[in-house]
Formats: sequence, structure tokens, C-alpha cells
Amino acid sequence: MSKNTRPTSIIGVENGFGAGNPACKDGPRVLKALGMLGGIGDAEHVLRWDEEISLGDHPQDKIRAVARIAAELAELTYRHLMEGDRPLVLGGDHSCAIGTWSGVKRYLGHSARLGLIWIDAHMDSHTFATSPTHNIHGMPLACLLGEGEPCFTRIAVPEHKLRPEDVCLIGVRSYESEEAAFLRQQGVRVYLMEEVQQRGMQAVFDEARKHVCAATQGYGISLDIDAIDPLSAPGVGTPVSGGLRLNEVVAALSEVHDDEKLLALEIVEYNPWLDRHFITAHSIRQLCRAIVTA
Ligand code: 5AB
Ligand code: MN
Ligand code: MN
Ligand code: MN
Repeated sequence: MSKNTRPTSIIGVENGFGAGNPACKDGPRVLKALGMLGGIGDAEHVLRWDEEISLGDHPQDKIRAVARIAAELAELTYRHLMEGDRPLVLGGDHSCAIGTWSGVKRYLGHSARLGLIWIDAHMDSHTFATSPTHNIHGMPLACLLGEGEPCFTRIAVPEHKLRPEDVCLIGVRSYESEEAAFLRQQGVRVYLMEEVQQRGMQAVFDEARKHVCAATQGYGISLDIDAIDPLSAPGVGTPVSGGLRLNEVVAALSEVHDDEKLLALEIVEYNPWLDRHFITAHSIRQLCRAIVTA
């Protein structure tokens, strides 16, 4: 694999309107205030805070608010990639993924294919028709596959952002039957937590990477922090026990951090108000370090 030369630029997304508990909007601001992401990187591998985007506190219409912030974020990820950076999006709730990967797809171009590894306790593949909660953070993967509200599926470029065969999910252990059926119909590869436990994260992650790279021109990683076991990541709105071990996820990211085909990353769903003793904040620091310098 060729070596990454892009500096990592952090885009904080202060958006919690897609989640049941909106306080994850404070995630990027708290990480920054704690200095959690300072002192990472070296002469060759740079990490810098670039900007934050925010919508204010009380939107009239959540769907429009989420769509607006996703469109803004798509513009930013596109622009940073054009400038030669590797965007690292820090959520905020997972609905921001609609924007992140729409911008990356625009950068790759109309006829190019984008791969995506989605690491999450959940499937995030609902539409309003199937969601039990109507929370938009449970829908972004369906949107990226072309299913859902047009205001979400048509961001940045009109086409579907992902082909099902270019996507893998890892760490899933909580889902509803409708979204599972949707992914099965589409033919998306899902590594349930059970399979990860049997085969080990390393084997599963390597296979997932081959899978999403096979026919694509670049790929990304969307890491919902709730994929990691609540012992190392208690600060999330929808914790599910029996998750990935922090050190295994750190090892996976270290393995790919220098891969030139890895165009962008995302770490989402950190809710600082639910954190204990800054355990989750420290975990995020370790993950960011792995992304930047291995
Ligand atoms: B997350 C649930 N499936 O749709 C729903 O944290 C949970 O981005 C979604 O993975 C969790 O509300 C969304 C019950
Ligand atoms: Mn930049
Ligand atoms: Mn999740
Ligand atoms: Mn998620």
C-alpha cells in the first residue's frame, strides 16, 4: 500500500438533533476544551483542529436541521480533500455520516466507487418507515445506500454514495429486523459481534478492508464509539454491552493509518455528559493517536 501524505484535519460537528439525547453535540467542544487531542502527531504526521460547525440549539424542524448540517459538512470534507487534507470528522451524532461520505463521494467523482467500513453496535439502516424511534442517527447508512428522505440521499451529488458490495459493518449487536432485512436484501456484509468474537477483530478487520477496497478508488472508516465496549466507552447515548475491545480497535486503526487509499475517518456519538472519569475521552485520544501516527 502507498503511504499517506495527507495531514489529518479535524472537523467538529456540534449536532445532536439526530439522536434521542442531543447532548452528544457537545462532544467536539469538550474534547477540545480538555486538550484531549493536543500533542498528537509529529513532523511527518500532522493533526490539527480545523473548524467546527453548529446549528444552534432549537431547530423547528429536525429533518431540515440535520439535512442542512450534512450539506455543510459534505462541502467541508470535499474542500479539505481537495486541499490535500485527510478529514477526521468528530461528532456529534451519527447522522453527520450522511454529510461526511457525501462529500468524500463528490471528491472521488461520479464514476468512482467509495468503500466504507462502518464500526458500530447498531446497523443505522432504518428509514422513517421502519424506525422505532424516528431518530435520524439510526438511518445514515440507509441514506448513503440511496434509501430514505431525498433531502438526505441527494446531498452533494445526486447518485447513491455507496454500493452495497463496497460496505462492511463490524461489531453489530443491537438491531431491528427491518434494517437487518434491508441490508441482507442489498447484500451488505455484516460482521456481527458474535463473528468478531469467534474469529478475532484482526482477522475480521483485514477481511473487511479487502472487501471494501476490492473495487473502489478509496475508502473511509465510520467509527461509532458505541461499538467499543461500554467499559472503555461509557460516554454514549445508546450503550450495548459485549462490545469491541478498545485495544483491538486501536490496533486496527494503527494498521491502516498510513494507507493512502484511506481518505477520511469519522468518530461519532461521544456524549461527554454520560462519560465517567473521562474514560471515553481518553479512549478517543488513543483512537485519534492511532489514526495519525500508529
Ligand atoms: B447509532 C435504534 N436502532 O433506530 C434506532 O448510535 C438505535 O448511531 C439507533 O448507532 C442507534 O433508534 C444509532 C434503536
Ligand atoms: Mn484543511
Ligand atoms: Mn451505534
Ligand atoms: Mn451509529
